Amino acid sequence: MRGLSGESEQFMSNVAVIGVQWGDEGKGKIVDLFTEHVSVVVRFQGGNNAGHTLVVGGEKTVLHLIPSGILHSGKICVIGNGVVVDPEVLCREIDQLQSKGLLSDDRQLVLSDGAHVIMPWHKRIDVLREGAMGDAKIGTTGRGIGPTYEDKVARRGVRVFDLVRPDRFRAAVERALPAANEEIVRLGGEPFEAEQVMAAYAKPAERLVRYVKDASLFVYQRIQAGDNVLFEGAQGTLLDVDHGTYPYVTSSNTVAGNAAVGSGVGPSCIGEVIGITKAYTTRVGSGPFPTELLGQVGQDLRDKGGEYGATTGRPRRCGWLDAVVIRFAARVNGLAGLAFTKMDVLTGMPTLKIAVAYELDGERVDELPTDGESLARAKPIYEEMPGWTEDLSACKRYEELPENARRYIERIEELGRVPVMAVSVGPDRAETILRR
Ligand code: 2SA
Ligand code: GDP
Ligand code: MG
Repeated sequence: MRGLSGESEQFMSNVAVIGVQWGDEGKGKIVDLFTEHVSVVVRFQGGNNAGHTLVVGGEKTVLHLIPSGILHSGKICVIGNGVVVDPEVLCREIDQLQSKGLLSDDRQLVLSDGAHVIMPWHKRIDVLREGAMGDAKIGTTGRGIGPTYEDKVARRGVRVFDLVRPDRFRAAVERALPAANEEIVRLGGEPFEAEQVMAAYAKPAERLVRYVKDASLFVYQRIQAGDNVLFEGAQGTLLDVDHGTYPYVTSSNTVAGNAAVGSGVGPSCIGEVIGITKAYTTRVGSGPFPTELLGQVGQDLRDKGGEYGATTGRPRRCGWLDAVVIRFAARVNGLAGLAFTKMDVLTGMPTLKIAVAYELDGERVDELPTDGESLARAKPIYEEMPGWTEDLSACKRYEELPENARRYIERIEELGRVPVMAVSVGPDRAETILRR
């Protein structure tokens, strides 16, 4: 394996960056950091349910749709076919970046013509359904993500290809609207009229057409030309619709395998997969979370780690690090290495716990149970490790970390069976230690 640090030519080629846990591991920060070594950054799934936070020189940028490479001038950011796109949100994000003097060259953004469009009815259905589910709700972000993927699979979705051609757009809206309105009325909501929708989407469509391309061909040609591409995951492995804690998941495949499908390149184009994990665990929304801390320790992690949703502002549930989850993510994503984030948040905790296995119905299990009900009954088997009190934010080399911090990281390498290649000790791009 080539190293992460040093000159661009030593950087791994065509890396996919994937969340190991339930999202918000700090993928945005790591993608921003790695972008220095690549020419193209591609988002391949999810939509503006994602919130990816970048901090550079103390200035914070939160991105929801545009890949986290956009702060680097001259790098191209691609929204792949596997992403679901809310045109209005994308226009707002472009405005926000342009007001900071970024994205001044239109060629820096590519929007796949095959990406599906989040329509107003998707958002209404998402919110109405969650309301109707009461305590059984998924805890979605309410951005219309699930209903948009449903229409995609039902073969009545509206694609960017349609959005930017008024005649096709009308036909696509008329094809999709009856089923959507039927569902909205069933849920007690107000149906939509085609004309009203057409009018609302006309301006964003006009604005976005300049970015629209066959993104699959674009990425392929860049790889053929020898450019390095980074595939940016959103959410995390345990929110994957196939491999996560179903049904408490998002509606896309978040695992590395989908980096190829959602960008339109073959699997052989993906070089290596790096998993991002927090030094503890968080989750937003409902569903099983074996190491969750419901008392003061959990609250302390939330306060110190600023654990509030980057999209909805919801408080994130917090808990101890779970090595069973890391082992699982290493397997289903084929991880070559880990970036370990938010180590600084653990400073000052006298004792740290790591779940090494679970007890399920009186038996020890070392691998993640595949059904959510079993996971909900699983009790973590913890190993305790001593904490540290030193401030980590100034550490630039691995050897500068306190011994107990290094022991914690090295124990995770053993338990997760995957090497830690980077350690993040603060939100800023500069607060990162790369290991050779
Ligand atoms: P959805 O909206 O259909 O994708 O929700 C389904 C589940 O997926 C979870 N989900 C997330 N979990 C963590 N972070 C996400 N992004 C935001 C952030 C979350 C926020 O960066 O903080 O602001 O609330 C994200 N997006 C989706 C969601 O909580 C449901 O459990
Ligand atoms: P993402 O969805 O995986 O990109 O992560 P989010 O941006 O939703 O959440 C991660 C949060 O942690 C953001 O507020 C980041 O600025 C912050 N962050 C990332 N790495 C570190 C770190 O090492 N230390 C601290 N204190 N904050 C971090
Ligand atoms: Mg996030």
